[in-house]
Amino acid sequence: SVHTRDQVELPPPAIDNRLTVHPLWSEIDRISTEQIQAAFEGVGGEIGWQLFAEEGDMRMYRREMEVDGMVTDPLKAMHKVRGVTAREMCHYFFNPRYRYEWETTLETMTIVEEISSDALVFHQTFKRIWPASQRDALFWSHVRQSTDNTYAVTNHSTTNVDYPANTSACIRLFVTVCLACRSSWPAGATPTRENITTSIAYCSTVNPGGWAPAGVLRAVYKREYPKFLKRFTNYVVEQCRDKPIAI
Ligand code: 6CM
Repeated sequence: SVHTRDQVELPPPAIDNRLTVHPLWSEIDRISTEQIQAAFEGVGGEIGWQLFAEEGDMRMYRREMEVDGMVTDPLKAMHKVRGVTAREMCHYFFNPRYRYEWETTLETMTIVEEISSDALVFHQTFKRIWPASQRDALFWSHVRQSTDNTYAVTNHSTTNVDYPANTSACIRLFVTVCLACRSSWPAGATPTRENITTSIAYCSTVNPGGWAPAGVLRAVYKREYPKFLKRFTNYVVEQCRDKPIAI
């Protein structure tokens, strides 16, 4: 049935063997581990994080940072979503089949390499933001279970000879993103769509890779990140509504 097929494609509970023999494995493992750990560290006690968006259970913070005059503000968002699991959240974030349905900044997406069931390499182009040049990105994406009821997707820029940077109309940007999710439900109860809550930590650092006006970029981020997180989480809730829960 449709449900059986969807279940099979959910993030695997253990690392796929094909990934561990790939040349990128040690980098993917190291960066994913670091990102997942950092994602769950709070922003409360740390200096420099400013809250810039708040709506319901969603909070978004950024730290103003510039490298060679380019805005590279790290972003960190926290959210709580009811009725879906960490594994389901990560499934919809990782799987390219759904990406155009929730990602509004995307122009094109190409799967450059299928490393394993839990790791892919993507080339994406983004909508142009006036007056800057259009951007593209090439990154690996890895989904894993970290601890019980905790799944995460990490995306990080890489290179590929067939996709050279800055040759066409696009400037290559560099990205490190982590979506880390942890589910909880009342102690002793069986998890259901009615009693489950998933805490989300989303971290993103983008280096625009070439000149882009700081004010415009910060304005785009301020508008687009909250829009993305609300749209994506609502999308997953809708997709899961009538499906059996996948822990
Ligand atoms: O994490 C997000 N999406 C993932 C899947 O696509 C992936 C993407 C990373 C690239 C992030 C680059 C953002 C820079 C976009 C600049 C162009 C904006 C044009 C806006 C025009 C309407 O990790 C969600 C990323 C959400 C970004 C706001």
